[in-house]
Amino acid sequence: MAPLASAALLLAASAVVNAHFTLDYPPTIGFDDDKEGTAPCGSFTPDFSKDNVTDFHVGGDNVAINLLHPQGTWLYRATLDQTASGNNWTQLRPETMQTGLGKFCQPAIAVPESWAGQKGIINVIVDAPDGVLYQCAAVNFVAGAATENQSTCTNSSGVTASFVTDANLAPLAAGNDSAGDATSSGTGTASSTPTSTGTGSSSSSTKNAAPGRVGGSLPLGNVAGVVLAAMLGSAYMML
Ligand SMILES: *[C@@H]1O[C@H](CO)[C@@H](O)[C@H](O)[C@H]1NC(C)=O
Ligand SMILES: *[C@@H]1O[C@H](CO)[C@@H](O)[C@H](O)[C@H]1NC(C)=O
Ligand SMILES: *[C@@H]1O[C@H](CO)[C@@H](O)[C@H](O)[C@H]1NC(C)=O
Ligand SMILES: *[C@@H]1O[C@H](CO)[C@@H](O)[C@H](O)[C@H]1NC(C)=O
Ligand SMILES: *[C@@H]1O[C@H](CO)[C@@H](O)[C@H](O)[C@H]1NC(C)=O
Ligand SMILES: [Cu+2]
Repeated sequence: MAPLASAALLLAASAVVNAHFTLDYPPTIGFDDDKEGTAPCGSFTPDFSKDNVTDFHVGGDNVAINLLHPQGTWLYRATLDQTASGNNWTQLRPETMQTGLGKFCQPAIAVPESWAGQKGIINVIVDAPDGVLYQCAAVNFVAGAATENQSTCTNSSGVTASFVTDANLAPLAAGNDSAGDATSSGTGTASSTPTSTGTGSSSSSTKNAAPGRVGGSLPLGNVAGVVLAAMLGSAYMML
């Protein structure tokens, strides 16, 4: 049992380091797995002269993400400040907990209508079991709503969602990362509390049998423990 346990611990450690999330649409201004915890854009600084600046419909457009954790809580924000450093973020949607690994797309994220014709930043943040992680997209806000979905706008099977309140995201949701304690991400704690309203049923998922799904039914206070439990669980099943 001892060799198995230490192998599982090693695997758990590398899984935590290597698995975060990607912003698949609008295209990210940059992704560095090791620095994804650096606010507000995962260590990247927007540069509208070089970035892939995508049209984003103010009346509702796709935001597609791929979560490489069994669970995480999303915060969607935007700003007209093209440097992303002005601490003037607008929250776009209630905090949303995803349960189940994989793709998660909101097809109709809206921003204030008056933003049409201006450039800005879409900011996607997740409170994941290993900390708070960030990505940004540089966009050109355009009038109207998206008339088609991107091919990347899909949900992985078994993924469910519900609206929550999340203590780690609350200061970021308030829109000013300089005020209070917003940028000290809570490593290792996920304190999301489900509320009654949801975008779908949150507790009846059965399809995703990946080991990581264990996280969906446990408190995520100790991610290594959860991953370890999952790995020991699957190792146990192989015996
Ligand atoms: C910009 O992003 C769009 C949408 O993801 C993609 O189709 C296009 O290839 C990207 N362009 C460049 C230059 O990366
Ligand atoms: C914050 O952004 C809003 C648009 O959402 C803008 O009207 C306002 O002037 C900005 N405030 C500051 C201090 O930049
Ligand atoms: C995008 O996909 C969603 C979910 O399947 C659907 O409800 C919506 O109508 C689609 N939007 C467009 C513009 O086709
Ligand atoms: C993905 O799931 C969420 C939550 O149930 C839902 O709001 C959204 O429309 C789904 N996306 C697609 C592309 O079906
Ligand atoms: C954000 O908070 C800091 C510190 O309280 C304050 O100095 C700054 O003016 C605030 N920025 C905005 C845009 O409200
Ligand atoms: Cu991660």
